[in-house]
Amino acid sequence: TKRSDVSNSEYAKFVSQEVPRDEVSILNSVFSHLAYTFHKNPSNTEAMDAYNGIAFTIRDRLLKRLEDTDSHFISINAKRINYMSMEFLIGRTFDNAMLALGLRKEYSAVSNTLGFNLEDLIDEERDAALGNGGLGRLAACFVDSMACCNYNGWGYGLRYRYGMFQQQIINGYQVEAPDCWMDNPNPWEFPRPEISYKVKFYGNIAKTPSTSSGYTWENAVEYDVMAFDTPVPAFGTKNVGNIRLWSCKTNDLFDLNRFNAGDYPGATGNMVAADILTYVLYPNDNQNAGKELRLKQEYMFVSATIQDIIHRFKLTGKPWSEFHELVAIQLNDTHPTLGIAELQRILVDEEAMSWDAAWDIVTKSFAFTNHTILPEALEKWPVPMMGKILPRHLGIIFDINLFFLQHVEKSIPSEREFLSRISIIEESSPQQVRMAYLAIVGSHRVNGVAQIHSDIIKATIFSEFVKVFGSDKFVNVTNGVTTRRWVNQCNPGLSALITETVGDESWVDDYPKAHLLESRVNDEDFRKRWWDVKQANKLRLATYIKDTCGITVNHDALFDIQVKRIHEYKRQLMNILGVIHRYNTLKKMTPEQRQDQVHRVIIFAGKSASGYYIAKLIIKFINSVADVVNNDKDIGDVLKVVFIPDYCVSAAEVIVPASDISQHISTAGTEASGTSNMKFVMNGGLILGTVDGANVEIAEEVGDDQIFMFGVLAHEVDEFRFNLRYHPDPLDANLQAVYDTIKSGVFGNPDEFNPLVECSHGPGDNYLVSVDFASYLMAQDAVDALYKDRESWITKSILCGSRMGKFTSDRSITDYAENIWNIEPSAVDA
Ligand code: HBZ
Repeated sequence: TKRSDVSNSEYAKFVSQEVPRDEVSILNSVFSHLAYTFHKNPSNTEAMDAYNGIAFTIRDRLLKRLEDTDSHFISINAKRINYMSMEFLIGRTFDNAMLALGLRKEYSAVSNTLGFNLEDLIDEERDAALGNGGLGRLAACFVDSMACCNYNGWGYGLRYRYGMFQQQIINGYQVEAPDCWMDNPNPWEFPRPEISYKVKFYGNIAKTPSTSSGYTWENAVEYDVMAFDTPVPAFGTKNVGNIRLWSCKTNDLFDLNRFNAGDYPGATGNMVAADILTYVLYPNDNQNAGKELRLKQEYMFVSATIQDIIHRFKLTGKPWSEFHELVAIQLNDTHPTLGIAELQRILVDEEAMSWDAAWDIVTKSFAFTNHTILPEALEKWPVPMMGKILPRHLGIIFDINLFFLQHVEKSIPSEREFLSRISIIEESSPQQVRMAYLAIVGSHRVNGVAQIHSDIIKATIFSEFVKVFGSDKFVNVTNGVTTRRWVNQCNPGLSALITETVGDESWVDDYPKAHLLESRVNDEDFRKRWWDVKQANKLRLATYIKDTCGITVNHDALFDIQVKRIHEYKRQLMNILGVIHRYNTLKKMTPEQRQDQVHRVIIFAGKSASGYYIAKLIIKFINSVADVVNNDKDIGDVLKVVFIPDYCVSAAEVIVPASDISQHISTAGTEASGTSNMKFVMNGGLILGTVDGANVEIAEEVGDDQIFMFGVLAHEVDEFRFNLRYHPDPLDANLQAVYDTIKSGVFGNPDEFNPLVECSHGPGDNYLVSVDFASYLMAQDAVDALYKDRESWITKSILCGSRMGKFTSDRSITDYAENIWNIEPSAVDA
């Protein structure tokens, strides 16, 4: 009609306008939000209000770009990557967004005008902690890179009301408190009530000739799930990414009949049941919880996501045969694997497609990333549980398995044993669905996250599938991290140095350019500034430590950092046993000798899964050792031990730039990649690590002799484990001395810590602490020796920092795009 023609053209004019970028216009839009969104004026504006007022103006800009990006990709019918992840560990958005928009200076001035320091406002923001650790943070880095590299990529996930728990340390013990991150308004999300889907659970399957598959799913309980969009600011481009998070919609579930009958709690009963589905993130990393509620979360997530993907595909008007040319679906670990069964179900039950045609579409669209080989982390679901909650999916999974095994039997003559080894259904009691196997069978590519890890999965846990599908289905994509957050945002001092060296800010989205730093390695002035940047970052961390732990540390000491989830395989225990050895050694020295030693601050941080007894005991043990060492007058500043509570993304942004050395010391073969190792080296820290995960590739890039490596190799691990059990070597004298110190009671009741002694030597030493201990101490001695030689240390630090170009997540995403997704970038302006 005429009216809509007019308004459409007016609208086109309106949206084509650039949002003004000058300080005065920004200030006016902040005033406008303060007055009309928050009912505040400058005289009653508190820091939180100022943060909100400013953030809402940034939100406006992001929304505009999101709209432009979406229209652009729709107009060119671009293929879209759907990155499915149960976790997005985003952290804060405010600073990141200002930097991406190139408006940090202007916003800083506007904050001053309002009477605030921008740095203080940045601290008002709560982290979005919708993830456990590396896997969740990787997903956040990947959506950043997809947007920044102009790919049409969305993240899909869950909007947990309570994210990763807050960790308090009380009497040395970890205590978990809920993460009420939604208590404040969240400027970074947009509720999309119009985008909602029904998700079903329970019920039964009926045979009905009326559907093409012959099955219908009856008597199910239905929930409404709605979308919240979180735009992802991108640097150096007008494209903006999106993370679509699902939440249960409870409004429709209010039971008016019960309410009218006076049963008020009963009237909200269903609302509570629905809400609980997206209440809380399971705090387990690398451990399978196996809980019914988790299975429901997983299914709710995949069902809404797959329905949304199909809905958007249908808007293109393209035939189903082109689905995989417009849709790529990446499974971040096995948690979203039910998506495979869900897409197959919708195609055969609801879209009247034949099984084979549907399966062709499914397998051409899905790809699967594995992040672990730890047996306790591999997801399995009991068949009876899945049959109760998702009866139709269980049937489909059995059919997928049947056709798969028939295919194998035909193509490679095999014994029953082989078939039962690769079966998606494990014949245990009760039977279990092996989710990784379903993911492999339903995907066209499977990847590991660092070269050594990708090699190991092909040789071990998935070796039988390499026989079935051939080697080409299994590829490697080495992880990476976004340089926007992990250099440019968290380390302004270093960023200024790189910008000066490169000549402009282009390195921020073209990180290999950092190699130019190498040309300045002999420039005295540059070397001094490099060192000064590190010292300033250490001072910033020292202040943070004082504020959070009350411990005073000297920022001239060597900062030795291990921050990551607490897990036996990551061997924080070996680190703290090494600290005790250092303490023992210092105690035997004269005061003069002691002062001559390299002074160290040993810093730990990380959360333990709430039910992980040994990991929690390790936290307590670290704190008990810290207590003794830090209060020992003989030791003074020569050695300090710090456990920083509540490790999270925003804490990492202060910690990472401040390391001299960081530790990545997992038992070889157990850490799939690790990503903080990359962050630390980019920020000019050296690393002490085992021959594991991405450490191997970092060493390749920066040079073997630049970092400190030690320990047995992955292929030797099994033999060492066997020997510990059946032919134990005598215990290392240093380790024995450490045990003697523990047993003397100086750190508290030795009985309490005895389980840690038992799991670090002999048959209980599953992660080879006792085997690697001697070489670990030698590597630590080498660290001390180098730190005494400051000039050599600075040289290594610059060389390492400059050679990290490979480890940007832009490179990872380009690898995925080229080798798995088959997708080209396209910029909004182009
Ligand atoms: O994924 C980590 C790996 O341990 C690490 O080596 C790798 O660098 C990183 C990214 O590829 N894995 C995790 O962080 N895993 C989890 O957080 C997790 C969460 C829930 C689970 C299982 C694992 O149910």
